[in-house]
Amino acid sequence: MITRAICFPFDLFGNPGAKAGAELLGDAIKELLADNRRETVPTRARAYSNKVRVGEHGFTTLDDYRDWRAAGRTLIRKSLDAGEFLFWIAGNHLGALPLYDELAGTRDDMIIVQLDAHLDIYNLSDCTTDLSHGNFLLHAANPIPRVVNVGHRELLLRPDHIAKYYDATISAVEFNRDESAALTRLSDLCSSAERVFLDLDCDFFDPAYFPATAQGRPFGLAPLAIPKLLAAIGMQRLAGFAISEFDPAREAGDRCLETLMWLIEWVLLAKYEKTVSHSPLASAGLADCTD
Ligand SMILES: [Mn+2]
Repeated sequence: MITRAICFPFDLFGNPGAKAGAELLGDAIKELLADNRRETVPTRARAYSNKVRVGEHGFTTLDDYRDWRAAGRTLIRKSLDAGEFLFWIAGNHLGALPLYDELAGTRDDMIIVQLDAHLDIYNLSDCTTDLSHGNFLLHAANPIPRVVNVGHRELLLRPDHIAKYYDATISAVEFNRDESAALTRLSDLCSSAERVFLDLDCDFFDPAYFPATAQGRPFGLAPLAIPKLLAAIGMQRLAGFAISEFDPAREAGDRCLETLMWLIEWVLLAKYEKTVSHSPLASAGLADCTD
């Protein structure tokens, strides 16, 4: 199986600093692969290093922005139709909308697990009704895919509004209150789908761990929640991984870039390394992380 990492640094109608974040991540993935190619001592990276392709949709001219949703959908469709594992590296979270558009109508076999501090269905009186990175689920192609949020810190939106767009939500507080119950619930939800696409908005993380995002909210989760969530989802189900809202102007050293790159490399190892058992932990690569 081929993995395709596509850099799609769209950042209009939301946080503009995230374009640089997507480009930086795209460069860092290329550097990771080049480093692996130069290494002469056998390392675990050999499991994936010749299986990863990197592509980019540049946003430099007006024409690049015209039909950006359709252009994004085409790239995503080609990759998923080819049976590839897809890293979708977007600018702000709105850059993930083509993924939601493309997965419209896949309710029986695909779930998007969205890791995000916010539920992107804001309709409050001071929010724009035009398409933005805070309301894009209201504008996604219908019927919208099944979406499960994990990690939100929402305090205003009412449950009836949320239930129109989300199959389920597990807030950061709920996750922390009873982690094993939250993971069991996520596992049950995902077991009804053949495939799962993970959609990480970097403000999912607590700002203490990940300051490089424009609209961080306190009471977030730690980066180590993600391997646990992936074990609950089941790595064999994971069809792709979107990342957005990385704003390197707010970076602390390289802490946030390193967090994302560690995660990307860990997912690659978990997808490509042979595991000795079919237990959820082993299939997510957790068993290999102790050696
Ligand atoms: Mn978001």
